[in-house]
Amino acid sequence: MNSEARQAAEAFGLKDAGLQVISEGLIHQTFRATAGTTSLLLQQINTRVFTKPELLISNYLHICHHLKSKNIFLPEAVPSLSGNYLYFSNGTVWRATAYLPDTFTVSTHPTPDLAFRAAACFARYLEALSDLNPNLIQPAISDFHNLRNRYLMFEEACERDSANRKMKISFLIDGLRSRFQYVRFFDSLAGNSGFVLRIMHCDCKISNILFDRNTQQAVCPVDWDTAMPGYFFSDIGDLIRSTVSALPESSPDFTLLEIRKDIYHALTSGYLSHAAGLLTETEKQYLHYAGLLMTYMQALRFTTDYLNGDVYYKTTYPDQNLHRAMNQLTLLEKLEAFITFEMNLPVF
Ligand code: GN1
Ligand code: MG
Repeated sequence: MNSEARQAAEAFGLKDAGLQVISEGLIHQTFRATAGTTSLLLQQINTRVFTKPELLISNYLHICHHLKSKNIFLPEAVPSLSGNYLYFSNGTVWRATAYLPDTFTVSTHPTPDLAFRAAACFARYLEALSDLNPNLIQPAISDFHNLRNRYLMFEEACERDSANRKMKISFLIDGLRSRFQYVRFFDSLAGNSGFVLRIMHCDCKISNILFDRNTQQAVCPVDWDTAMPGYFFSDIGDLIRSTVSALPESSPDFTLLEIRKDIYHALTSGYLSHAAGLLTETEKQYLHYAGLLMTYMQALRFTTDYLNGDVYYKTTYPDQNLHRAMNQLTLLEKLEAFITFEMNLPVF
């Protein structure tokens, strides 16, 4: 793998590059490639997941162009020496973006200040993209945050039971089926003028925000591969899902999981600090359902992949997707209790 990555780095202009694996992310292989004083973020695109990698490039270029016209920063896509944004080699596909050396990312456990800034930053970009022609962006994965579709994929995986694992996880399957009300709520969004389709980032994990090492301010969101038209819940929902517990989604110690109220409030107020003028009254009214919907969707997705025999997400041990799914269902239970008893809102 490293020799292929070295070759790819060379194609993007870095000869004899030093490579550092960046392990964040469950889909692509990501490296920091450095030669002399130049560093690039080099990624081998997972073409099983992103079957049309050229869409990732054209979407990103449209987004960068639009933001640049408003003086809003994103790390630029770097062309290869032959002038293409994708480099193909032995069935692998690579791309590069500028690497920003004085930045850091947070995967879990941010301070409330960082949580507020991350949410405000995602909302600022959402606002800046609100006048981008949505027809310019083509979803790289169709129906990506379509909860009805995710639920159907889960039921299909149960039905097929291709890895023979269904018997073992009936408690998990029951927990997911008993929450079908989230799918009904999702269905009610389409055609309701209170909910607007806008370009969303659709992977708003806190680890997708770059922070400035010196000022601790949020610099920009990265990982725009799944940017596409979507509903209000996608981005703030994923931020809540990925940040509100002190334990990461991969932790098998999920029984210890707790909702951090200060983080929850920092996220929602940070998000509203930029999105309040953009969201409709109805969307604001339902803002606190966003975390529930995204956590439910992620629990469905990890369970589906477990039932399918771990074909989608990277795993490092056999029951990892099961642990991730149980982690997310536990998080969902805690979040439901929090929304009901702390926020005094009915959970549907
Ligand atoms: C994947 O690879 P990464 O970590 O950026 C996934 C997200 C999930 C996330 C769960 C294309 O994102 O939707 O929320 O894992 N991306 C894709 O950690 O499926
Ligand atoms: Mg991603």
